[in-house]
Amino acid sequence: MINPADPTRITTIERHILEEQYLYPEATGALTNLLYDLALAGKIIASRITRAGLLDVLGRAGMVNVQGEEVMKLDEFADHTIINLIDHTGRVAVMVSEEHIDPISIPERYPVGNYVLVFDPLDGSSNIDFNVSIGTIFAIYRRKTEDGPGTLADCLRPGNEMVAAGYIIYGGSTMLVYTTGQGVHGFTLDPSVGEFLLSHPNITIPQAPKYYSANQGYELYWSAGIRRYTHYLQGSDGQRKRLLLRYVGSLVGDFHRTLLSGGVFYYPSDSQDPHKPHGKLRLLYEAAPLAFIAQNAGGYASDGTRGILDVQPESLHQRTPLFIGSRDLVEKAEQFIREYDQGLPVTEMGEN
Ligand code: AFP
Repeated sequence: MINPADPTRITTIERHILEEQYLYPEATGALTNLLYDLALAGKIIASRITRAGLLDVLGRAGMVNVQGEEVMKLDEFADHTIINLIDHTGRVAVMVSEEHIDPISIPERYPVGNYVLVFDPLDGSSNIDFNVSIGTIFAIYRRKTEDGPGTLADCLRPGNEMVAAGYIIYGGSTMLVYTTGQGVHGFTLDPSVGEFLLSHPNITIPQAPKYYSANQGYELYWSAGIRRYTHYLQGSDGQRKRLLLRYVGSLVGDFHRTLLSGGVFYYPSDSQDPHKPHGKLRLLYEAAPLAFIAQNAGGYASDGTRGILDVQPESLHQRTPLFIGSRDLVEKAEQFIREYDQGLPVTEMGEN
């Protein structure tokens, strides 16, 4: 954000993160530097995405990732960029990436640190070929084990133990949005100076929601509760003013819009694939980081029955249903699920 009275007084992301660190005199600076490493990774990935067509990196790399999906070249690039920028810094004990089946250890020649980084290097990769917004999602935890290499137990943590989370959206412009629990702040990359500048301080989800966001192509496979909830959002059951539908199919894009405009994004369980009874999205590095951001912006995220931040992950790549955005709309989804999918009496639903 540039001060018109003095355009030299700009808040860069480095300054912003440092000023948050100064609130904690005991802080070592490791978290500050880790966040700044991620901002640098975002700039490198953004620059590569912008030149993707020229560099001929669009298209599939011919490999299959741990989820059984085809890996695209940009996914690999983003994954390697983040790991290579961070593994030698002595700031993290272990990392988790969507692209790796196991936790990523720190090479023995480098020091281990006190933090755990989980990330989805490039989410929404099926949109890459169509020039649609994609993003990087990350969350940071303090390690649980005392010392030595980080372990699986350091990684399998409920979101309510998170110390920071954020995402970088590669769209019309590149933005980084993060929180350390002190508000949610958005920075826009100014390509002319090559730095993220504060553009959206203290983001809160607007009170009046505008959009709902879900892939209604799956409606046939949704439960009765989810179908009725959707009708509620559309205003067709007469209970509320209708919301408009927006769906990108890129979680970061759909969440970013929901954060700024109010509303709800949901990717529920469906009956389409018996091998994926919990929807498509991953708990650890997709749902939980965005849930932490939503909560710090006055919103809420749920798996339909409980807060996402309360879910203890059992495996690194676990999937979860996700309802996220304006608190009242997410709670409403929980009510519809309780009433129509779990058969609880209406008296347990509270006010409708
Ligand atoms: P891709 O990485 O395969 O594009 O998946 C993106 C994603 O994980 C998430 O970003 C979207 O919200 C969701 O999948 C979209 O899934 P549908 O295509 O089933 O709607």
